This record gives sequence, structure tokens and C-alpha cells, in this order.
Amino acid sequence: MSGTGGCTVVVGCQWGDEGKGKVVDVLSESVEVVARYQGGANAGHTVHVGSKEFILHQIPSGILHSGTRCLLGNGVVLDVEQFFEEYDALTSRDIDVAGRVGVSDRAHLLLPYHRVLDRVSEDRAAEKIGTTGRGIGPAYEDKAGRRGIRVAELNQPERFRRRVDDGVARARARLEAAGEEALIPDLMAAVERSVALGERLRALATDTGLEVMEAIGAGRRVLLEGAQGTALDLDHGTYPFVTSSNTTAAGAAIGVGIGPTRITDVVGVVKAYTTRVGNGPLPTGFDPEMDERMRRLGGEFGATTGRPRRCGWFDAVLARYAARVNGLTALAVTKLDVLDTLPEIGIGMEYCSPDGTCTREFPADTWMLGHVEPRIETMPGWESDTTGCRTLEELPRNARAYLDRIQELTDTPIRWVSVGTRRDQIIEVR
Ligand code: 2SA
Ligand code: GDP
Ligand code: MG
Repeated sequence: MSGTGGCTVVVGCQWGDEGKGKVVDVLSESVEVVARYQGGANAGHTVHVGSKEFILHQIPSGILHSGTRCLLGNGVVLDVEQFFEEYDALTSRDIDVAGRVGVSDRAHLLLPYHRVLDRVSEDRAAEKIGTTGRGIGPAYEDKAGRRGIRVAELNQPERFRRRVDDGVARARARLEAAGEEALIPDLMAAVERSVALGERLRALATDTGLEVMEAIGAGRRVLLEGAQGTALDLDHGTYPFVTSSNTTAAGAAIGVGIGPTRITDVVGVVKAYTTRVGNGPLPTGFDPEMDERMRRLGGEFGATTGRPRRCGWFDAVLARYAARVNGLTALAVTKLDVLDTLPEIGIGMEYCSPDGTCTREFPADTWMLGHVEPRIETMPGWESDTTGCRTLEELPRNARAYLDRIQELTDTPIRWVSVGTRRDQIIEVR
């Protein structure tokens, strides 16, 4: 991050859950504005403050520092009911949220029919994506199909109501065609709950692009918080096993409403190993026994759905790809401590096809990705506790060698190393 002013993007470099919430929380200490730029309530960003755990879904992870203004950009699909649930839960846990949260007037509303359609289409799909069921795909479909409803439309109540009713009618027809009429009464009630929150939401509406530009212009620091990760990006990820937004750093400019020239730094968050939740290939994935062991060591369960995450070795092919497509200026490596007890640690160096050809570039062919064998380079573990280390020098020699290898393979300097869930469990590399 720049010393004064500047606009930093924090982006996940794998399949999400790299620990972005923790990194954003740590960096937010010296930041005035934090904005989410894509996704919605599918995200689960965990922050530990003292003995308290907060899991943020839509409100930026910077909210736990009282001096920040937190924005939800136009690129977000805003689940109104879930948003206020989160807002009120923070207030009830003594986080002073009032006046600190703004919502883009260009953000699209995610309404209950999006959630229902997400679940029904997943249930019926021959090739399931393994979505979070939070309505993300259908909400972005409506946005791209120019049927979506934006926050600014709350200014015209009659027209807004008509547009919601149209959305409900479309959803109803699809549910009837799918033989799922039984879901309609609950859906109608949920839509009314969201509509009733409209005025409350309207009071938070703002032009996030303008706010961010004014902050940058005044020399204040801005942080743009990504959700999910590079390999889940709609364009650059393992399509179709992706989320429906641009998670990568370029998406940050579009998703808050600024030009790309205003972004000064891009921090990529990588876990010291790899995880994935939802379907789709995981080239460095472990055998079932090691998978279970790592899931236990790392507490790898979905922060939104509780689903078990699949685990594997650090994938250097993906990390290097992430460095390229995000234009990373620095890395934050998280969960190094999770590897503390392992005698040996692997790194996926390249992908080899059944015909014997190997590549170090992340392929567009997702089917092929599902059939590659990674070539694993093995490094000795350090078999000692790193959770108390606060400088690189305090880390065991083998842990430093592992980090050096990651830095070398990604050609990106490591600026932070996280060694535990708490705020203070971080090493800043100077
Ligand atoms: P969706 O719901 O349409 O965005 O799902 C599409 C794919 O994107 C994946 N996805 C995620 N992957 C990791 N973490 C996410 N957030 C939660 C967490 C996930 C959870 O923090 O743990 O609790 O299950 C997230 N959100 C979306 C999803 O698994 C699909 O592969
Ligand atoms: P995000 O979606 O990228 O914000 O990540 P999640 O919150 O979904 O998942 C990361 C999990 O790892 C959370 O439970 C964090 O509390 C935890 N975590 C973050 N950094 C560290 C770390 O350095 N060490 C350990 N042991 N846990 C961490
Ligand atoms: Mg998460």
C-alpha cells in the first residue's frame, strides 16, 4: 500500500476464502474508505477481533475499525433483507454502523425470487455449479438482461413496485414450469419483506464512484475489497464453475465506478495451500485422507454455507496466473500456521496431461484442467509453531524458504504473512 493516499485493491488469488476478510481488516486500520465491488451475500469474510468472530457477507470487512466509511459499489448485487440483518447484527454487537455505510445508487437489488431461482436451477441442473444458493447468478442474469432493478429506482415508488411485480411474475412462471408452485407463497411473503425495507435502503444510497474519487482527491486512503477469488472470475476463472461477476482487480474499477488509472496497488491474498468449495476442478487436490486432515487443521468450512472445502497443495500455476491477470503489486500469504505440523509441503509446479505434455500456464479448457496431474515439488516442513512469530526472522528457516519459493514462483513480493486468525497474528515485511 502507498504511504499516503492511494487506492488499493485486495483480491483473492485462488478459489476464494484466502483470508481476505482478515487482510482487509488489518489494512483498514490506516484506511478511510473501504468498498466492496462485486458479488453479494455469497461472500463470507471472517474477522477475529479479540475473542469475537465476525462473518461479513455484504458489508465491507473494514467496518470493524470505527474510522472507516464502508461502501457497497455498483458491481454488487444487494440482498436487501440479508443486508439489514447484517447491519442490525453488527449494531447489536456494539459496532457503530450508523452513518458509516453507503450503498451505490447503481447497485442492483437481489430479490427473494433470485434466491429461489438459484436453488431450483441448481437442483435441476445436470452439471451442478455448487452455488451458495444466494441468488447471485439469477441477479446478474437480470442485470445483463436489462431486467434488473437498481437502488436508484426506489426514488420512483410506483414504477419500482411495477418492476418488482414483473420480476415476481417472471419467477412465478418459471417455478410453475418447473413444478415448484409450492415455493410461491413463501416467496411472495419474502418479496414483501424486501420491499418494506426500500425506504430504509434509499436513505443509504450514494454515488460510490464520486465518494471514492473525492476521498482519493483529498489524499485519503481507499481500499477496494474483492470477494471470492481469481479462479472464480466469470471471465478468467474455471468457467462454468465460477461466480457471475468479475472478481479480479480490473473488476474493482468498474464495480465502484472509477477509472482504472486511479488504482495504485493490487494486493493478492493467497492461502499457503489451496482450497475450493463448490464444484469444478482442483488440480492440486489431496487424496481423501490428507484432504480430511487439512480441512481439520485449517477449519476449512464455508463461512456462508458451512460446506466442507476441498483442500490441496499451493498451486503455483494458478498463483502466477493470478499475479498476471490481477497485475499484483504485492502478496499477502495467509494461514502459514496451518502447515506447522506437516513434515513435508508440496507446491504444484505445472500441469501434465495424460498425453505427457506439461504446461505452466493456466488453461482455458476447464475439462482439460479436470484431467491434469500436477507436478509437485516437495519442500521440507518446519514442524514448529509459527503463530507467535511477528517478524520474518522469527519464522523457522524452512518456513522462510517456503515463502521465498512462493515469491520467486509468482514473481511478486510478499508484504504480509498471516500466522493466525487474530489481528495481531500478522508479519509485515518491510
Ligand atoms: P455463487 O453462489 O453463484 O457465487 O456460486 C458460484 C461458485 O462460486 C463459489 N463461491 C465461493 N467460493 C468460496 N467462498 C465463497 N464464500 C463462502 C465462504 C462460501 C460458503 O466464505 O466460505 O460458505 O460456501 C463463495 N461464494 C461463491 C461457489 O462455491 C460456486 O463454486
Ligand atoms: P475470505 O472469504 O477470503 O475472507 O476468507 P474466509 O473468512 O471465508 O476464510 C478464511 C478463514 O481462515 C477464516 O476462518 C479466518 O478466520 C481464517 N484465517 C485467516 N487468516 C488466517 C491465518 O493466518 N491462520 C489461520 N489459522 N486462520 C486464518
Ligand atoms: Mg470466504
